[in-house]
Amino acid sequence: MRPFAILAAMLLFLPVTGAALEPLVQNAHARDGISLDGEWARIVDPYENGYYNHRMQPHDQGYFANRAQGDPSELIEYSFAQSPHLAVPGDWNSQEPELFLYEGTVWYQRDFDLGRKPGRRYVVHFGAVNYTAIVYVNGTEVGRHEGGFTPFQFDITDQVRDGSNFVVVKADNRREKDQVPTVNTDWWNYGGITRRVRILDLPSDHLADYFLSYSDGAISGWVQTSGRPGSVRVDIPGLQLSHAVQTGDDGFGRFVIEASPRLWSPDSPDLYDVRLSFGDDRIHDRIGFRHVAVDGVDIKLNGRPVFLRGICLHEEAPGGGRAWSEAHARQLLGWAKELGANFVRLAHYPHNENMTRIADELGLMVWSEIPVYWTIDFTSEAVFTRARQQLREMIARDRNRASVVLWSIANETPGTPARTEFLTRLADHARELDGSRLLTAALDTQRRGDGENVIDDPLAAAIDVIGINNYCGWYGPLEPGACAAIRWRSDYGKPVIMSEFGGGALQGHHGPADQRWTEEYQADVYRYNLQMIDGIEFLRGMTPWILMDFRSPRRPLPGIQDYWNRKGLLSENGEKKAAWQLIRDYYAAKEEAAR
Ligand code: GCB
Repeated sequence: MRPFAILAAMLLFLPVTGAALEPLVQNAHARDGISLDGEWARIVDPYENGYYNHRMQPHDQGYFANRAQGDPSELIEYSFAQSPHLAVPGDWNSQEPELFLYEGTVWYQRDFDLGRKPGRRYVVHFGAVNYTAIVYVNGTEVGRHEGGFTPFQFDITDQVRDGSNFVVVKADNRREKDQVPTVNTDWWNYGGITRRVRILDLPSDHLADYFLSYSDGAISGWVQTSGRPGSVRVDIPGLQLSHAVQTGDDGFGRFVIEASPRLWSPDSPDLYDVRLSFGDDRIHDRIGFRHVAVDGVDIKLNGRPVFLRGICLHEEAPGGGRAWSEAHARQLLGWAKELGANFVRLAHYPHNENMTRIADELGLMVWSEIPVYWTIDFTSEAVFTRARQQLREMIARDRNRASVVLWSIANETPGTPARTEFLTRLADHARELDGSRLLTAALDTQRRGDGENVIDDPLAAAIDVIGINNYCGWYGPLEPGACAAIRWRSDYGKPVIMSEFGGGALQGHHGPADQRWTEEYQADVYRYNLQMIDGIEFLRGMTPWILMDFRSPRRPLPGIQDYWNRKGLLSENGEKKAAWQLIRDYYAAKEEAAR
């Protein structure tokens, strides 16, 4: 049987359960919409009086939101009309000095005009709100969402009217123990409407979702429609492909099309125009085709072993504040390219969609992660549900991005049985949703043996690629020089990525190499860690921590940190430290050796 025929046979039995969980539209980025970005009125409400009365009972739904229209009969202290504004997208912390450390509720409000037409569906779509959002349209609650880094949307067809409308959002970034992430993280808890907001205007029967992936001489996948079953056209003009896919009563139609696209890779990041149509609904996307797999300790891209020359990134703009724009993504990923990277680890939560789309374009492979970070409550089913939802939303948004090769389900979680069971269930779920990618997690559970570090964690069984975080020469007793001699052992026979290593330096601070916080000390940490890395025969990638200094409430040291984590190869303003050049030279040599 031809490979694509085998695939076709397999596909008939492929579950598409995950996609069925997403009701409205995925791939919103590929659609036009009415932008609600810009200035929104804001009311800072630390005691949540807009939500609760003096007995801490919630007001009737829409109570507060209705007052946005200026009815002053109650809550007379509240007036959007007289309130200052915040820019959306944008976190509130970096827009007003008084909100720098604020954690709690902020109400947002803005008007919008709509030419409402019969037979259409209107959806309000948020790229992300950190952490909890309650959304009201024209005074009626239309939905709630939890999780600060993934998109969500609500059908507002029944609430919107022809002409002038208003939307109110209660955004709350209070940290709670049973959230994902939990109360303790090494990054700033930027609050607010941090990504784009749009109204999507859809035909009532529309294309809800689609997935295209490449393997063994075929492009295969599925389309999902809302409403009546019908025929979806999938056109890829660059491949002279035009295919009709019939959807069934469940809304799904599967397809396998024999094809020989130019395969996407960091060396040639080819993307194809993909046009999908269903009735009046039209979508245009740019999709790359490639195949990723593990083979023993190798990671193979399009059948060839590849070493992942990476760098970790937070979603933070130069100077601080959440990054959200295309310009931010080009700046951050441009630096990764300049460093010689072919890979980025987007830590520790799903970054905005510009990052994965521009990574597609620039030829950077991506590790994308959910914020199952440190010690969330692994014994709680409610916490599991939250983590699973974020995983699902991350995969649903980016499953068509060729750049994404690894889904990461966790960072530095403890090696307890409850955690291993929790994460194994998450891994199973990720595979159901997307069998075309590799799963990973960053582990810090390695044992220190005699002169060697041993990777020893039962979670290794559930993932395809093992990430190890290890700060030799920074945390722990060893001087940087002692790191070179450390050996590593793994009995898992799987590829390993050194997913974090490094140390801190204040850019411009020079001194002897044994003095902490100098650029010289940081460079030495890297120098000796790279020697250690060269001795790890099962290592297939690395992502030093981190591209750029980033804001962190855990880093107060005056004069040095001032609430910045200083482990960047670049300062928070993009100035290079000595370690930058060291990594750049190392990557240049690696790339040369691979040719
Ligand atoms: C880690 C964490 C990362 C921290 C980093 C550090 O192990 O995964 O989130 O920022 O160490 O700087 O200590």
